[in-house]
Amino acid sequence: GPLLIPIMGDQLTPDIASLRAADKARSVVLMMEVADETSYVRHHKAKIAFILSAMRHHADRLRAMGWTVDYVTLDDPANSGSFTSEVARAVERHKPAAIHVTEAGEWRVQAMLEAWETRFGLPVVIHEDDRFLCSHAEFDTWAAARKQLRMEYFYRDMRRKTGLLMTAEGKPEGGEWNYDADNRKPAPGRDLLMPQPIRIRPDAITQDVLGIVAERFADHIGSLGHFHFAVTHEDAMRQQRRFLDEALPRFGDYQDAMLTDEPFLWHSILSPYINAGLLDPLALCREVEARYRAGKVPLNCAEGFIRQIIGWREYVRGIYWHEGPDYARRNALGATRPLPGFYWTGETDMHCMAQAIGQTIDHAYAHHIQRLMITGNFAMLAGIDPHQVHVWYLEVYADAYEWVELPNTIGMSQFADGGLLASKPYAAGGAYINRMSDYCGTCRYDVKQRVGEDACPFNALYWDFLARNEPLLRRNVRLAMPYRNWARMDEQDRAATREQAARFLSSLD
Ligand code: FAD
Ligand code: DLZ
Ligand code: SF4
Repeated sequence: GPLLIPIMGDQLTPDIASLRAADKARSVVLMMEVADETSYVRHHKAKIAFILSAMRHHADRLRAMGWTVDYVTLDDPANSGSFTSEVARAVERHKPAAIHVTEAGEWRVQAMLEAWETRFGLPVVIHEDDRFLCSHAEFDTWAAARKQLRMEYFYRDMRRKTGLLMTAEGKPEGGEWNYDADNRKPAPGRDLLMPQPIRIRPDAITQDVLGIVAERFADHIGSLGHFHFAVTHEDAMRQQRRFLDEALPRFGDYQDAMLTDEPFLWHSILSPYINAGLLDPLALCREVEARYRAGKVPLNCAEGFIRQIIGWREYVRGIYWHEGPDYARRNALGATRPLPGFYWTGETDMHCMAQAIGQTIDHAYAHHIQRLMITGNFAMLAGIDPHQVHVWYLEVYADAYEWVELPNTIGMSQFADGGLLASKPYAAGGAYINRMSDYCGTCRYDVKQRVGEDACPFNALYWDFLARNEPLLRRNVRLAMPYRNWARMDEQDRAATREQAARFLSSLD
């Protein structure tokens, strides 16, 4: 029999390990749209549409390359709804001699692949996913040698490994490893020349998928009306070039900035393509380096971008697999409040939250600082159950897969792993948001007030968060200053602040 090669929705790379090792003439590629994957969490409609359309286009691309592709659509009446049951049906159809597959992107699916050999009585070869720079074994070796798993040191190793932005003498370009100090500029004024991602017009395949999704997932969050994603490698490359030409030269400067009704700013909007396999992260980084060497982009922008990909992206994946599936259940701060309903509607008077959630509903996208310092910060300050926060992030973003979403949420954003990933909680009051955005100017709340009817909720919540978690956080040196300030506040102010927070929190329930 032939070789059966299942390709999952985030494996849309023509030379992925399982295909590279195979002979086109003697293999059947199996692609499956299955209910389990569309519904294991209630994904945003645009996320489902993006993945299914990209899968359908990828099947065509593989066929054009000479592969035989067996493609099971979601509305096929015989569709049995899960990877394992669909592989079972394909085993009946094709009577393969063996199954070759590339390792899965998450524990849940990896467990399925590992059960196939016994279940089907066939040899199952699981290939390492070498689209990542750092293998599981390599990360484990790195981690074993360290007391603290800080991204910065991991990143330096990845710079050395790739040679990206390194001098001939093996030193970091420009003398420093990290130019983040130059990357904290507040939002500039609105500018009509601000770059925008290309809006790709849905072709016939995408339109079919949009129709299926609108009907079948009508009760999932999100709008389809703004669907603008690329769904092919070629269009993803157009988005990549657009980013390199127009946005990269100021990417670093405004990386942390936020502006009303400007969801994209100088960000790349490439994560859905990179994570699904339509773009090659290392090739993208080499392009970024080439732009720097050609004098087209400043070092802080090139370095900042490359760090996100070979640093953060690889590092969070390493943490995900290193920590194991129970990482999803960490709750170091013991937070238990349910996620407020406005996370699904954007209907709140907090302008910053309404903006971040509103564009998430429209575009299945928010940039990093919105995820971290608006919706994430709010959830942590309000003591929301981190598992519910995790499920929300996994649902609402087009780029969300558990391996990347989980450490960002549980570790970086909610401090629910107790400081394994982040050296301090990313907690901030209104002043930070006011400095980095133009949101507060048109908000119903007053960012300068801590107590009273009009006070910005982030302010009292920030102090209440510190006070509430003092036994756990007091010894963190990076919080010494805020704890000193809290202790210096007079007794009555402290009590009023905590009452203000309590009133606000009870209004959420
Ligand atoms: P840019 O700002 O242009 O950054 C360039 C690239 O760097 C991104 O495309 C991405 O591939 C990579 N990158 C940047 N930051 C990170 C990071 N912290 N971790 C991993 N890769 C990074 N990213 C996801 O890809 N999927 C997720 O599910 C996801 N969930 C997140 C949840 C929370 C709570 C937070 C705080 C961050 C999350 N991120 C996630 C990281 C980051 O917010 C997104 O990668 C980024 O916003 C994607 O937009 P962009 O392509 O315009 O990024
Ligand atoms: C996210 C997703 C969705 C919504 N649908 C499918 C699908 O129908 N078929 C498929 O192969 N993959 C899908 N995916 C992506 C998978 O969930 C992802 O590949 C696994 O989580 C492994 O990381
Ligand atoms: Fe957000 Fe507070 Fe500013 Fe309003 S005042 S936008 S709630 S930070």
